[in-house]
Amino acid sequence: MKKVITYGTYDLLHVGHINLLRRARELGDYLIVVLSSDEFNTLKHKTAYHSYEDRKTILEALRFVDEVIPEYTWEQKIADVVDNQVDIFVMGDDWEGQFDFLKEYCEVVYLPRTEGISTTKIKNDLNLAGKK
Ligand code: C2G
Repeated sequence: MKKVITYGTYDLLHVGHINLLRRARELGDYLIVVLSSDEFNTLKHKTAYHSYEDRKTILEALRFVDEVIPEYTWEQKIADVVDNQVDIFVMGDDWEGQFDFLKEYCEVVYLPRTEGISTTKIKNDLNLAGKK
């Protein structure tokens, strides 16, 4: 069984997230999403609208996603890959090159991001709509 892993906050789930998860899952047979905890989001200077538990429930409902585990630190990736016997690490190409240290442990794939959509854009657009 070829195991794939990817990381993220996955707040306000949108088509860019879905495109990433679908393509990641298609690279193997089993997809683990390591989901940023609320505390880790603070380290990433992000404030998610949905709590970790709700973002986890939403991701677990997707047919592309086989398992969701928490992301607490930047440093946990090697352990995650080794402990879960992961074959392929996948991220959107906004992270191109940032995780090449994992090539010692697994294949590293950066996939093109989906243009024109982001959680930040959704928040901004909704905020502007509220102002009209
Ligand atoms: N993504 C994408 N297209 C978009 C938006 C996001 O392909 N339009 C991808 C990102 O490249 C990432 C994934 O969707 O691979 C999740 O995006 P975020 O929730 O923003 O994740 P991020 O904050 O980048 O978390 O340790 C790594 C970090 O936790 C990555």
